[in-house]
Amino acid sequence: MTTAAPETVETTDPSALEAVFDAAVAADERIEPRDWMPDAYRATLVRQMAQHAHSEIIGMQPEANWITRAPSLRRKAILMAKVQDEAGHGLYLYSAAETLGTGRDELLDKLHSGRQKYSSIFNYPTLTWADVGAIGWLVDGAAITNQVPLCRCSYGPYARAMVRICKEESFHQRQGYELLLALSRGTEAQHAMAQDAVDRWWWPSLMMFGPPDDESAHSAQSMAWKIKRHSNDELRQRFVDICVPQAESLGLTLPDPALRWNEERGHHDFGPIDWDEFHQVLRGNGPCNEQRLDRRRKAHEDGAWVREAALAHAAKHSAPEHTDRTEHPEASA
Ligand code: BYC
Repeated sequence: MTTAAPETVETTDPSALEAVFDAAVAADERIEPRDWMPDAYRATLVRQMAQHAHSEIIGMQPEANWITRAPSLRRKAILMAKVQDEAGHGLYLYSAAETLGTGRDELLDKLHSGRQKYSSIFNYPTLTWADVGAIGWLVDGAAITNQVPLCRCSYGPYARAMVRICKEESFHQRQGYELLLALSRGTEAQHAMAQDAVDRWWWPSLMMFGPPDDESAHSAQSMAWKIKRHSNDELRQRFVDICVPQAESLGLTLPDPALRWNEERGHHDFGPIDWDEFHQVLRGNGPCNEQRLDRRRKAHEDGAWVREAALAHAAKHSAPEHTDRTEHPEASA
């Protein structure tokens, strides 16, 4: 918080502390890790940030599936950089969650045991090269729409992490659009491949924004706390309105016969979302849920020796007998 930080308030009276917290949120000030905050605010942030971090690292899998088969060195280098960025996003977010007193080990354990979620979108398969373009354009596009407002989230470390993430997501979205444009303007078969990918990714992308507002358990409280700045349906509508002209420029269609401009609302109407499919995916019954979690658990096990080595290295370097001389042997030469 920039002013009236609760830690400077000389009281332990919970209602006085809560009043200071409420005033800070109302004044659009940032809540920082050492500030007093309600337990439920902390728990909501940990839940959302953990789910977000897990999505970033699980989200590496569907795209990594195409690294070895990218059609050119240029495309391969771009895709590798993008997948690496997603790993970085996961790390910023796990670090931000740590400021709330929840360690990365604990969060990963909850992911691996199925006690914490990751985004529904990453339970769909990447069947062709065009899926890499569709993910960039639609999935990263949906992510940006959802995440730009999170740069103004009331919790400082999360908001600051989102600034950098959004800049990188913006590059990802453009690479996806450019990839799809190249395919759309290519041969008939390439155009058909791009269209097929958009047909498969469109509806799951709309589901990324979460359940409709009247079924969203957390939205009202998260908006009151200024963690979320817009409702799930508002952001979903914003995304549809952005995508329609972009699809036209791409020369591709969106797979929704009900999609049309509504003059009165000043927005595009769109058809009903299959919420049964969404709930099935959340329950673990999507096309790739099992595969994604198995792969993640195996990657964690495979990385055990790196974590052990890093800890041993850190312990060695913090030991009292460890001197600058051993750290820089050439300095004594
Ligand atoms: N998938 O009350 P609601 C990325 C859950 S990463 C799975 O509306 P909330 C990217 C929700 O957690 C994309 N679960 O919840 C990475 C809750 O369950 P619990 C991830 C979902 O939190 C690599 C329940 O449904 N982005 O973009 O107010 C490459 C009720 O929902 C989903 C973020 O995580 C879903 N789609 O709102 C490319 C952004 N939707 O926890 C791209 C940050 C809802 O009670 N997160 N649920 O068991 C958010 O903005 C919010 O958490 C959401 C949901 C809008 C997602």
